[in-house]
Amino acid sequence: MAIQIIGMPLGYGAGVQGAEYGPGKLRTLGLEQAIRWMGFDIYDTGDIETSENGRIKACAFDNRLKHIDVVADANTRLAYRVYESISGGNFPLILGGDHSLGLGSIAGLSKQIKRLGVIWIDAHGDLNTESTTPSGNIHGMSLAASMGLGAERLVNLFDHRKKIEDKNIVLIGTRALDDGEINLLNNSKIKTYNMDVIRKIGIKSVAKRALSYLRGRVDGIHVSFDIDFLDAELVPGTGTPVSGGGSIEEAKILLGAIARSGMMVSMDFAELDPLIDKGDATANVCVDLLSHVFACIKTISKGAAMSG
Ligand SMILES: [Mn+2]
Repeated sequence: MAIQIIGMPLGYGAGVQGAEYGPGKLRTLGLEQAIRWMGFDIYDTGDIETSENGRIKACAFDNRLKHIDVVADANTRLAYRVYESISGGNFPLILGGDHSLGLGSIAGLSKQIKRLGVIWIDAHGDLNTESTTPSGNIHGMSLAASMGLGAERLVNLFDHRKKIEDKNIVLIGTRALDDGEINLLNNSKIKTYNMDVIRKIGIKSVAKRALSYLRGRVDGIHVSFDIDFLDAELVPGTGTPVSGGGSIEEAKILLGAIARSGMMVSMDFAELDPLIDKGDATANVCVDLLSHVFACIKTISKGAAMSG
């Protein structure tokens, strides 16, 4: 297995500028080298083309689906790149970029992995559609669209099919859901562990329950991590921070358990906005968390090597 870094420098899904500088910042801080030193084969295949190419000015601005042209086009390219990566036996690591990138990564992965499991770690649900969205920002619709709900262009992105089954989704860390999202959740089979549940039973139990729920049910787990899972105090460099979130230690316990499960096949890392970061405080947290994930994956590959 080789790790393939795929940059998704897109901020249009968040409706504001900033997240497009996320992949570049993580590269500058030496993410690739940090992972390579652990003994992984890792290569950076660069960024997905996300420019407007002048098109956006020519099309009407849709207030319920802001910047849909550039978001859909970039995510279609991301889907293709992720599909190539996973079907070539690699571990795609998608660096964002706003969380609309979940659309592209899940579209690409689910073409190769029929029963794809998704663990969506986020303060938000990203379960809006163009009819429920309060903001019109597509980064709040990526999970719903991957389930086949919402705008046709997002639902049928990359290919014409529903990408994931609601029963194969686990949502962890939510504490800021819109009314439409609560409604959708109540009418779905998504397994949810919100912040209240995490406070009640502990992150370790949440990780354990989520993994035993997905084991046997899916053929691989994609982790879609939005850094606003972490408490607002810890992540000044993200666009929609929410208080009452997880600690860095809790994020490491959760991600570490998933990484050691042997079921993790790919990862999104979304919503770092270097423009509003305090120094590189948030960006450094990102590198720390990602290093932890791959250090944990390394422990299982070492174990496999010894027993083989
Ligand atoms: Mn999100």
